[in-house]
Amino acid sequence: QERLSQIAKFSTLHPRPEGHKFAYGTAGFRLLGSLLDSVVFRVGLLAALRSRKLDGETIGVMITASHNPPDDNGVKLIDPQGEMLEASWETYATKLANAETDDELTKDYLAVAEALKINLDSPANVVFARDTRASGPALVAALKDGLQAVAADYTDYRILTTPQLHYVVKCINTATTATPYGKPTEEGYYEKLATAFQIVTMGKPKPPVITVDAANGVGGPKLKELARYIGSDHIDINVVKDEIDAVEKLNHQCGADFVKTQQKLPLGLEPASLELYASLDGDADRIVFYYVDEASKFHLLDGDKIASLVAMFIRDLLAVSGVDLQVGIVQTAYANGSSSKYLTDILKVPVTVTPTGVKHLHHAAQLFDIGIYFEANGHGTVLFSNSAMKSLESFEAQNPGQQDAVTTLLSLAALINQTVGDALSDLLLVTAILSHKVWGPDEWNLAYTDLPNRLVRVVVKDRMAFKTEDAERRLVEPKGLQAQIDALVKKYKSGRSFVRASGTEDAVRVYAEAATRLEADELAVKVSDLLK
Ligand code: 16G
Ligand code: ZN
Repeated sequence: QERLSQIAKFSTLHPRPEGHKFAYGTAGFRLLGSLLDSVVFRVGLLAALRSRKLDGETIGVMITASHNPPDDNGVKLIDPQGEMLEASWETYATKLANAETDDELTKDYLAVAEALKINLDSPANVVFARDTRASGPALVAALKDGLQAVAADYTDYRILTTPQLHYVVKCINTATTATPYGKPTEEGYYEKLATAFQIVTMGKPKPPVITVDAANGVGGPKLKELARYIGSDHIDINVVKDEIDAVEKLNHQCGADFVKTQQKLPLGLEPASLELYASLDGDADRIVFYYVDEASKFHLLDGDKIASLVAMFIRDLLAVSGVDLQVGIVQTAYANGSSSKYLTDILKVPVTVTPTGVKHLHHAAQLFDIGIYFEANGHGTVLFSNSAMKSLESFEAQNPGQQDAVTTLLSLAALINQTVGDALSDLLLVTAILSHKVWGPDEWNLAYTDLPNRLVRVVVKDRMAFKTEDAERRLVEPKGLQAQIDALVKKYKSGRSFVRASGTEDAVRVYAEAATRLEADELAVKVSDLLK
């Protein structure tokens, strides 16, 4: 009883703003930082509940709004193995966030505990971190109040990238198991990745020099630190757009989301022809690469290109090693048609398509021995199943070639962040492969040619009226609309288009691709017009 009064007492310090309906969506809670105080406080309560439900396993709380503008912020929970919060808990998060009064909050909190048979006297462990946004420190204070209100133990990891916190969570929860994931510290992260990179690229030429636009976010300083651990004997990484103190510059006309959606260079970047460039997003869980050719033409190497490069490399390594493992790819409807065709017809690896959002891709990738998933926007990773790891570890090579391939595969598993898409880890993965192939960006880009495509954001009266099937590739509702889209698409060579409600904004998105730039643009406009 006394303890419950603590919740109400602390909650009065974090009043809920009136007239706002909060929802835990694909990216957790995300909105203006100034509106998030009560939400983050309550996420503290929920994180403790989640940990208590799981016998005191450590839960992560990340405060970030990724690629959103500087004034936004957000918060999301990380489950014990470094995965996204289990979907069934999203409704509890939404419930607590929307409780109208301090008493209602206490009541809702108790109701969740009761429904899930959670022992409120058991231990709760939470770790958290934030990105570089100005609203971060105050939100961290709100989170601490939430954790204190319910007597949870916590550790503040201060400023980290989102994937670094996912890594830390997994390390903590696997520390006493047969397969510890690593040292649960920022240094442990750098050491693990740096060592793996050095082994994967041993005896190979240095990868091409890479210039990285860090979106003026947390990825800048962290990437520089990582590069320091690896050493300039092994890789040359040149970080630009790393002004984290100029908070208003975060994601502004730079960063992975800008480059991918605008299909152009970050503002002010003057690229040398045929050199390799990359852009991170604001919390460094996405990366896209690009270059300009001799004719100054811009070429984007997005998530689909990364997936294709990685699939080719892993498939070839497996073939050389003689280890029998099934590689599979997971994509979303946004995957460029040319990439899907290349993966299926040329590489002959199975492709699964899921709805947008990491949780869907991640789970589908877990069904393969080695599951590669990337969203076209540059979020993705590679998952090695436990049995795949065992097969690789116990494999008895018949010759040095096989041994080399198996060693490389095992080091790749260490280099790749197995918890979530990680821009820094993906950057090392891609450059390691380019080093093996002795490729520059233009050779990488040769595998297939993207179909021109266009993404349009359309504001509609009610985006919830848009219901899809077939992994968001077809509309079921509003009735009749899909038939109209089909009729349009039919008129375009290599035409494809779909419409889906955004999970993060109050709008619907229209994607279109076709044989030429003009036709892709035209198809996107015509489909958008159907929605008005
Ligand atoms: C979220 C997702 C991202 C997805 C994006 C789509 C996670 C961690 N992030 O940022 O994977 O691409 O939403 O946004 O799941 P949309 O629904 O607004 O198009
Ligand atoms: Zn992000």
